[in-house]
Amino acid sequence: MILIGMFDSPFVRRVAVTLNLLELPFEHRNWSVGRDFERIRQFNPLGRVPTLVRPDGEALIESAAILDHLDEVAGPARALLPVSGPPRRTALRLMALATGAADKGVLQIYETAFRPEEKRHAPWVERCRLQMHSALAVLDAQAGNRDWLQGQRMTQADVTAACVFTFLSEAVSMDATRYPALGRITARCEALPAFARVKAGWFAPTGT
Ligand SMILES: N[C@@H](CCC(=O)N[C@@H](CS)C(=O)NCC(=O)O)C(=O)O
Repeated sequence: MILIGMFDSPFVRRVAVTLNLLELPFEHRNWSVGRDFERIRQFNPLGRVPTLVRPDGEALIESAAILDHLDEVAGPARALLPVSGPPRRTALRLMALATGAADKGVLQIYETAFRPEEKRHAPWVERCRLQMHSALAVLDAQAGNRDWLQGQRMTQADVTAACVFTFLSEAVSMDATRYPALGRITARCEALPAFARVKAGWFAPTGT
């Protein structure tokens, strides 16, 4: 399999970490959504990452759909998302909060990266920040004193939340100490080889 996209994206990184955790080998194409837009569009008409190309050439898009496929390949005993019932619904909700926070972080970055100063709209950025912090606060409360966000083992909720929290802590100017419980679970995840082999961390803070 070939994974397209840079690891500074939390969406790409959660796919890469999942591939490592499930011991599924992959090649990485470190393509940028800016510089390599046309190359990416050959596999994904949207020009977005992550995109995962299967050995038969089929290109999968959207990180949630890619993770769903990887869990299917790994089988129910190893799948990172609980297979059914309340544990699955809880994990999906936590993941939606985490990816939603990441979306709002990415929008803050794009506001400065893609817009000239005179076209930036402070109330819009403020709204994104509020949404991001609201989601992080819920994840932090859920983390509480637990070892993992839910249940007795690491699930995709932990993988996603950790990738997102690391990304936001590095890419968006925010006080990460506001979320100590989420920070603790993130640190536990980041210490694992599956995470350490897929290092992020080359964003400059946006200053927002
Ligand atoms: N919902 C998408 C979000 C992916 C996403 O936002 N990717 C960004 C990089 S962090 C991207 O491709 N940006 C370029 C663009 O949207 O034009 C997913 O989960 O795969």
